[in-house]
Amino acid sequence: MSVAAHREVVLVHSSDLHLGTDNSFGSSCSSDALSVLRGVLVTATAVRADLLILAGDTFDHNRQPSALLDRAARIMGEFCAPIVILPGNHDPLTPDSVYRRAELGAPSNVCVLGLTIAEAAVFPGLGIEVWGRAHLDYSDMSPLVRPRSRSTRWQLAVAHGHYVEEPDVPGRFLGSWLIRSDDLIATGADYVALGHWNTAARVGDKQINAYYSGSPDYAGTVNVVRLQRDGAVEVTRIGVTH
Ligand SMILES: [Mn+2]
Repeated sequence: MSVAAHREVVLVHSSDLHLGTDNSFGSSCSSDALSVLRGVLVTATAVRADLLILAGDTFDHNRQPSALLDRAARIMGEFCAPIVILPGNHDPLTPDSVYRRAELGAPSNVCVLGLTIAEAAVFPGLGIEVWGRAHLDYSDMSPLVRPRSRSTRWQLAVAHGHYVEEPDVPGRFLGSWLIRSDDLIATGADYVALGHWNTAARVGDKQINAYYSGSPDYAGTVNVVRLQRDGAVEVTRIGVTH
């Protein structure tokens, strides 16, 4: 049996940090521009997270100063566990993406889905894989299309988009990057980490654990996911230290 089978695995899931937003107080070059990131990392450290997932829009836009990106990379590199980053609609993997410009994928503990790894980050020591489709540009896409088959004890999906319950009515515009209940179920994942909403919410059918974390600023929390030895998945929220 693997090591992972013998103990609980703890994940922290956050999204929509929007680092470097033009609306933040003070200059985006100030150290305050990264206080939300520091808060999430401190909180994840406090709950002894084995893995941190950032489900999109970690940065507010791709026009960030290099100094801010370098500092963010250094802060992430000092975190005690792996970090999986999914590029969202605000920080997609365009040629001028923050993830291509900076050395954000350089720290050995940081994975950028779609860039430093193809579509899944696998952590054999934890018995976990995290798969997700990065936003490659600003156009519409289907965040959970073609779900990946499970290859590890625990499978997590990460997606950045807008969950809708309404049926698809031709000619009616519901928005972009839509996620539907059937998409969530089709993942077969133990947990689906969602981003794009500022509020924390569980969505979809109760047969699947699909949660938005909300932004740490607006929701004031991150999701703590405990993958328990007996196979149960416990999801709670904890306040972000500022
Ligand atoms: Mn978004």
